[in-house]
Amino acid sequence: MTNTTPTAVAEEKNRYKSAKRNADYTIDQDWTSYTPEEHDRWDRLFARSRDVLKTRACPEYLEALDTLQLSASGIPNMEALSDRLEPMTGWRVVPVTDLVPDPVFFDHLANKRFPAGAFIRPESQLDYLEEPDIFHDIFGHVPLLADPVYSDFIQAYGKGGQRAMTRDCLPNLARLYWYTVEFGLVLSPDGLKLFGAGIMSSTAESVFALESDSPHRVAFDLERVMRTNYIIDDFQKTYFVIDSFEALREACAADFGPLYDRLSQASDIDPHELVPSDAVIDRGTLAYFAAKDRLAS
Ligand code: HBI
Ligand code: FE
Repeated sequence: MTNTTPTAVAEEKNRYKSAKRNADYTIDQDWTSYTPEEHDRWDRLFARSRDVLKTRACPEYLEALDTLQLSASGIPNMEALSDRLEPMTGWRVVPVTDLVPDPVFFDHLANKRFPAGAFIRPESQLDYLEEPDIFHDIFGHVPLLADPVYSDFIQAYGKGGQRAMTRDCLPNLARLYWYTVEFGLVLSPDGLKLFGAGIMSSTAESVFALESDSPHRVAFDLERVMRTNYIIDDFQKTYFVIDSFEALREACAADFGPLYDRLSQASDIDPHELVPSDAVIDRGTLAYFAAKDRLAS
């Protein structure tokens, strides 16, 4: 299903090839070098995503789109955006070319710097790509950094990453990030809403995650999530639902040491599996995935 056109992505990244990369992997965004076509691509991505998210994203996210003035036309300038964000929660957005190494990523988050890919996805991969581009990172991740509770959680994740690295528990911690920051749902007064950046930067998954009968939707449980494998190249088979950002922050405030000890003895759970302890909100039919398996065989 992923339409892999590595050359198109490579072309978009080309302008940063000769750029000087700092020790912390940041680069100069070189904002003036975006072409009119690229600014227009951002505007089209923004307009169609906002229409889909208007009724589906959590209220904190929608409010921040306005307060951060993300609806202004064109690819955001990260310096100007950071100048609006920093007074709210202390975060700045820093440009990088690609995925950065784990220790570098965690150091940025622990210090309230959010690394954002500076290139924009090519026209041939408008709905989803595996690499973090500027639309995913800024449209998907940055708005919620304006929320003080969510902002605390991401900073704590950075600090937790630094600790997890010292005891080989990164794969467990990465699942927490995946199933919340990237693909999380939240129960709001108005029903289920989206907050994961991986969902919000894909219009197709924004509809699927909330409205399809196929995936399971299960109440968030930290240990359960940390045991669950994930898929990176298709919609999720299970989405986890938090009660609120406050509840997420509290669940993750404890020392993960004893939890990691238990996890080292526990078996992994597959993405399509439900387990007896689950508080199941929707039991999925998995029909979408079965149909794809039939097509593939
Ligand atoms: N780098 N730029 C960037 N963005 C990410 O989301 C990211 C990364 N490096 C490592 C990483 N994520 C994850 O592997 C950690 O959350 C575990
Ligand atoms: Fe992301």
